[in-house]
Amino acid sequence: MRAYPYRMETYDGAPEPSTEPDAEQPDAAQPAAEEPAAEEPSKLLPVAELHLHIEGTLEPELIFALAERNGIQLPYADLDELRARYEFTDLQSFLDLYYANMAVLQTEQDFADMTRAYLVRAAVAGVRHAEIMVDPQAHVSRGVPLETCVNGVASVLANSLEEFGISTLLIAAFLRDLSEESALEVLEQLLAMNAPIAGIGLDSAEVGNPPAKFERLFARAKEAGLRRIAHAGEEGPPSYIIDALELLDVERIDHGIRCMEDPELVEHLVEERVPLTVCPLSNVRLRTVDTLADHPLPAMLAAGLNVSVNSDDPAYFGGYVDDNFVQLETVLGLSEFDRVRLASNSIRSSFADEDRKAELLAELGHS
Ligand code: ES4
Ligand code: ZN
Repeated sequence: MRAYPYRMETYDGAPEPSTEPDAEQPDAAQPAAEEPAAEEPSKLLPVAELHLHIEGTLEPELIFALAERNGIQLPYADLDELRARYEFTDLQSFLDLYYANMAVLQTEQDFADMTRAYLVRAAVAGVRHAEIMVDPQAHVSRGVPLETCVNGVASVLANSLEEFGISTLLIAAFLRDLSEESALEVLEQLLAMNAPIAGIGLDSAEVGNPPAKFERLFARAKEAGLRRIAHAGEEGPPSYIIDALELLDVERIDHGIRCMEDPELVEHLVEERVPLTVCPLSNVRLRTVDTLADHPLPAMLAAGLNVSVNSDDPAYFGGYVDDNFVQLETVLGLSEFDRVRLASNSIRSSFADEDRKAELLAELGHS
């Protein structure tokens, strides 16, 4: 376990990768000069992370450090007490803790520190392009100005390529358990302040909050020239995936694993090459699948679906993108061929410009 407390002021720590315990720097892909590992770890592939909630990267240590800096009393005595809460029974049980922990995010610096910690860790994981969701309503609703949240995250993303070798885009995600009016209001504010967002997403409690509830929001986003994605088919039925595509005109589906219950839908998704941003460790921790061994990813690949592997809320679900790949390889025997396909899918399905995609595909050996 890491030492606590961190030195604070500006937090620049990041959780250590479980697979490379000595790696501290973003360029840790370099093989260690001495003491080669007994078993050669699989090559770190360049990937695009397409499904990542920045608030879901708040590690327990950073939660405590920010609480101390902001004079916030947490309802947990120590790290172990907080970690004991990371046993989820479903999506809502996770969301309750995820929103509660956001209370420590108060200043622009807090949002910047959280973002920087993610990029440090993502670089170690092989992430070379990241499309990062932020939940503005979760902050505005507790009195944090929209500018504080957006500017804090965006200030770090602005230099991510130079500092970490990761190109980034910001996506404003809207909470589907709130009203469409609330979402429209925040979207108009984001547009008015010229927020550096590439697109919008739709997240939070899925069941009972179908895509049809947000038709006007997505139409407005499209009119404003924004890219569009939505969570669908995580806990919700396959019909939510169909509706997200038809009613919201989304370009990617976040999760989408329940498409496997509808062969006709699978056929359509394969034909249209609709990207599905799958998050295996998330699905296990939220009990969407029983174990990783039961995960539909191999069947999705075999069906020819355009799937990628992503970390969702890595601080809560037991790992970053590299951890997801390592466990898929260990538990499901995912082949090198499939790992390269998943990496290639992630790059091709991103909203990066064509030059950046070509650059990353060339690195992957897929130009
Ligand atoms: C989320 Cl895993 C998941 N599903 C839906 N909404 C979310 N927000 C953050 N993580
Ligand atoms: Zn998600």
